[in-house]
Amino acid sequence: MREPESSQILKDRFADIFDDRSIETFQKFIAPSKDLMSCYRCAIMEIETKFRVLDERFSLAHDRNPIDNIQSRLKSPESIRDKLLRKNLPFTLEAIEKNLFDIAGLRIVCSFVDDIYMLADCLLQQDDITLIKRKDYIQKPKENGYRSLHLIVEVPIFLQDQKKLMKVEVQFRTIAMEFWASLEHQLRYKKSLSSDIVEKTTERLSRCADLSAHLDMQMQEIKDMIERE
Ligand code: 0O2
Repeated sequence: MREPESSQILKDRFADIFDDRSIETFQKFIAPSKDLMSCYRCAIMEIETKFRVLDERFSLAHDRNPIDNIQSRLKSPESIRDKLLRKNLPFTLEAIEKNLFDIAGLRIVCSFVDDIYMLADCLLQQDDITLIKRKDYIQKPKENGYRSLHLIVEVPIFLQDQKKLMKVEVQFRTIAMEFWASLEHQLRYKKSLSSDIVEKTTERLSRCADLSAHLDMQMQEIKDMIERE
């Protein structure tokens, strides 16, 4: 049987580094992993559409948009590798699909805290969505001040010949929570800093998180007051 062209190209390019068996093993992993990642991309599209529909319908009824912006990402191969290592799991697609629930991720940035819970409820009420896990870091912020509502949900995607259930992580934040988390991430999340600087910045970042929570509360109260009028 003739080898696929891409296989021959790989063999030609890496002939002096890897033997044929290694390249074949590598290729056996590549095709199914591309397929799995494509399924995660489809799941992101499904969930994103649901939120765009909710935003559209809400804006028709209430004359304002509860969603400021939507971001999405597929977890990077390096991040997947690190998480498998951290959880002591094998480097297999089965292990990824069974144990890592944040390969597909969406971030829904909302205007007000109430919008977060309203949108989360609307999503969970849909009959094709199953809630797998809920972490409410708004009610119970992380020690460093991180706030967000995280849902792991399962959503069906319909392929040419099958239906597949995919897990997706949805993070809900207000604009203020997003502002804090993205700067904190840039400044220190996952980076190996000296213990001295960590100590000096931890408390200040946590105070900034309190300020941002206070800002969210004020904005929510102002909105409620205007709506009552
Ligand atoms: P990426 O790919 O960079 O976005 P679990 O999945 O339950 O085993 P995990 O992964 O710690 O454990 O889950 P958790 O606590 O729900 O956090 C996952 C994601 O939330 C992180 O993704 C961040 O996006 C965000 N996050 C959590 N804590 C913080 C924080 O202290 N600061 C900031 N800025 N973001 C945070 P990853 O893992 O970074 O992956």
